Formats: sequence, structure tokens, C-alpha cells
Amino acid sequence: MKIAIVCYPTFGGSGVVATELGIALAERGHEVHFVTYQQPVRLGLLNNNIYFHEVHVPQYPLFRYQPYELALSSKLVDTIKHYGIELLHVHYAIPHAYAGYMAKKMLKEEDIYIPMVTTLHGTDITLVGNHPFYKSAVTFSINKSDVVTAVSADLRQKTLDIFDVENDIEVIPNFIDSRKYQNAFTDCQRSLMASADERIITHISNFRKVKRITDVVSIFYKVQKEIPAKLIMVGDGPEKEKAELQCETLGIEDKVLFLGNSNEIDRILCFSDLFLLPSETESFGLAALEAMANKVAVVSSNTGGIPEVNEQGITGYLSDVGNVDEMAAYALDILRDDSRMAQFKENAYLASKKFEITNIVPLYEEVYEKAYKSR
Ligand code: GMT
Repeated sequence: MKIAIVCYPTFGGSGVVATELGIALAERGHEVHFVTYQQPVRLGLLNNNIYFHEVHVPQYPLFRYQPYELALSSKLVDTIKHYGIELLHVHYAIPHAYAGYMAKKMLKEEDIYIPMVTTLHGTDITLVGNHPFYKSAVTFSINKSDVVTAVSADLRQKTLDIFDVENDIEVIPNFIDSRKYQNAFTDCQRSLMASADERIITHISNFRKVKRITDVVSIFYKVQKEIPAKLIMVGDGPEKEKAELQCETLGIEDKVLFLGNSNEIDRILCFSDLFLLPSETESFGLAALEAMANKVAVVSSNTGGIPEVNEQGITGYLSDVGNVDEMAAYALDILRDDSRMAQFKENAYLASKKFEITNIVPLYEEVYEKAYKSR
């Protein structure tokens, strides 16, 4: 199939899922066209099967807000016509599903029918989409999509609860590609980060408020009082400064490394013992799954779709949002004992197999077939 994918090209989970999906589809013989404002960060070389079309939004002084949706829908119309695209897959409802629907309507005027699949990723529903300013447009875009998918059963239910949805929502979880981790490198270079007796705890996110990164620091503070440990903070975002300040105040800045955004997540996870994800809300928790695929146990909050990934007492532990005392106790339970930690790590790895890309991509292909047949 010739598929156009619309996504956010940044380090966020939805962009990562869209990009990895596109790459996997191209490997399976589909022709994939990414349409977005910048080449997606996880997209490597373009080839015969993978194209990137940049959406330009010319700056014009009359506009206080530049009309990205308009530029995106025009670009979609042109790309779909020029390359004979057969299906449109938009990731994140705002504003992609809305722009996709406009493109569909414009093409219909020329007797071109393009089915649209919308994948909901979470914040487009739970944090942004249900704001009264957006709600009608999001409801409309969901209802006008030919097929809608959500990344967890929890997100599906929340969407049904919050919006007046008329169509079915299929659950297709996030995925990992374990081929990327196998044989990628043999030396974890753990010694660069910590001494032999120290445990390594990691957190990766975009450091937005929803990630509760000050909880990460609080949990680590309690853990390092009991056992030798280092904390590696990967990512960047609005809460970073606050967390750095918190480390200084607690006097643990020499034990916490802020690495910034990284394209080498697997290298970092390779030497990590425990992953912390204490988010306020999380539709799935791709970062936790990536950690598990790299044999890292997880201590997380029990919110949203996380319990569909992290299994209590098996791959790690889950606590109520904000319960840093319990999360620290759980972390210590995993980290104190070598063989116990090894068991959790192995369990995490085995549980991640369920979300292997080869199991998940065919689910998207089925959905594409369904959308295509609905023409
Ligand atoms: O978590 C973020 O801040 C990024 C966000 C996004 O919209 O890109 O991630 C969401 O989508 C991911 C991929 O489906 C999920 O794994 C994340 O759990 C979800 N984030 C939230 O729900 C907060």
C-alpha cells in the first residue's frame, strides 16, 4: 500500500511510534510517506520506500498564529495526488485528524477517496483534547475517521467516557523492535556511569509536568540513602531546571546525571538496573516498555495504561501517583539483592516480548485493510 503518515516529528512517544511503524511498514514492502514539519528524529535514511515531505508554514505578520493545519491539509492533498497515496494514517488527534479530514474532503471534490486511520496516543485525549476549546473539533475528527485506534484499553475507555464517540475504537498497543537491541553492541560501558557497587536508576521523558520528574528525584533521594546508586535523567523539557535545583537542595547533584535528549536510549538502558516512571497519567508508557525490552525492571505509578505493560511484582511494581515512599521501598526491594534484581530484569524482558513489532504491525495492516474496504 502507499501510506501517508502524519505525526509529530519530535522525541515524544507518538512521534516515535509513528516513525518506527513507518519504517517497519516500508520493510514489509509498503511505500511510506511522512508528512510533517521536520524529518522525524528516529527516521534514518530515506529510500525508495520511505519519503519525507516537509510542511512549510510561511510566516506572515498578519497572523498572530500561523495556520499549520491549513498548510498540512494542502500538503496532504498535493502529496496524495502526486504519489497516488491510498491511505492516510494520522497520529495524534490534534490537529492532525482535523487536517486529515479537511484533506479528505478536498480530495473528494475531485473524486479521490482516501481512507483515514486515526491513532490516539493519550495526551490528545486526556490532557489537551478534552479542553472545551478543542473538544468539539476532536469529537468531530474522531467520528469522521474511517478507523480509530488507541494505544491501550485504558485510553480506549477514557475516549469513550470523555467524548461522544460514534465509531468503534480498536486497541493496538505500542511496540518494540528487539532486533535493534540484539547485537547492537556488546560492551555496556557501565563503568563510565557508575562504580561497580552502585545501582543505576534511569528516567527518560520529555520532562513535562505530567511526568512528575521531581518525584523521580525524591524516590532516588530515598534509595541512595540506603544503597549506593546513581540516577540518570535522559530528556529535556520544562521541569528540568526544577529537578536540577531539587538535586542541589538535597545535596545529591554528584549522584544525578542529566544527559539531555539522546538518540542512544538503548545504550543507556543497557547499563540501567531500574527504570522510574511515576507519571501523573500515561496512556501506555512506551519508555517503560523500551526499558523492559532492555532487561530493566520498572517502578511506576499505576495510572492509565501502565498496568497493561508493567506487571505488579513481576516486571516491577506500581504505586498510586505521588506515593514516593512506597515507590522508593519498591525500588529498594528490587535493587537490594542481586538475584532478586536479576529475576525482575529477566521477567521484564520476557514480558516485553508480547509487544514485539512483528506482533503489532500486522494489526495495523488489518486496520488499513478495513479502512480501505470501507471506501
Ligand atoms: O508522554 C509524552 O509526553 C509524549 C506523548 C505523546 O503524545 O507523544 O506520549 C503518549 O504517547 C505514547 C505513544 O503512544 C505513549 O506511550 C505515552 O504513554 C503517551 N503519554 C501520555 O499519555 C502522557
